[in-house]
Amino acid sequence: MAPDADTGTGNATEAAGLALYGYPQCPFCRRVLGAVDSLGLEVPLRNTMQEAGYQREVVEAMGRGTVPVLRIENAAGDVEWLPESADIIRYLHARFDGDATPGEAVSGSNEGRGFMGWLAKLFRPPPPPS
Ligand SMILES: N[C@@H](CCC(=O)N[C@@H](CS)C(=O)NCC(=O)O)C(=O)O
Repeated sequence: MAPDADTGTGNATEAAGLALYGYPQCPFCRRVLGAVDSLGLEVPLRNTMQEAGYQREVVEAMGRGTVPVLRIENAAGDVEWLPESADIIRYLHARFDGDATPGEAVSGSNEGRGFMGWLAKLFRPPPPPS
């Protein structure tokens, strides 16, 4: 995605189809921006404080103006809106955090990576008592 005319958040992986609605002074938005940063993603920030049109889009989509909200557009042009900072962060990790931890990484396969790897890490049972 070409960076919007608003504040881009950064550097590496272009997260096509994503846009974050919110503003940097909002602590919940900052939490999401931190995750975007730590995952090395490029997600445009559509500043709802500066642009009344962006705030309007949020209200139209969600029925209220609470931010952050992540706008997710897929390749077919379908749009979903994801509210709640914790859910947005979970979504970003599920989609972009391909880190495999030792023991999960299987050379030559995708096992332990991506969404399934993230789920496996999330639900990994505690180690047996010694
Ligand atoms: N539980 C929400 C809280 C978000 C929130 O409270 N956002 C504030 C800004 S920091 C907001 O948009 N307040 C105005 C409103 O709700 O209309 C989250 O974690 O994303």
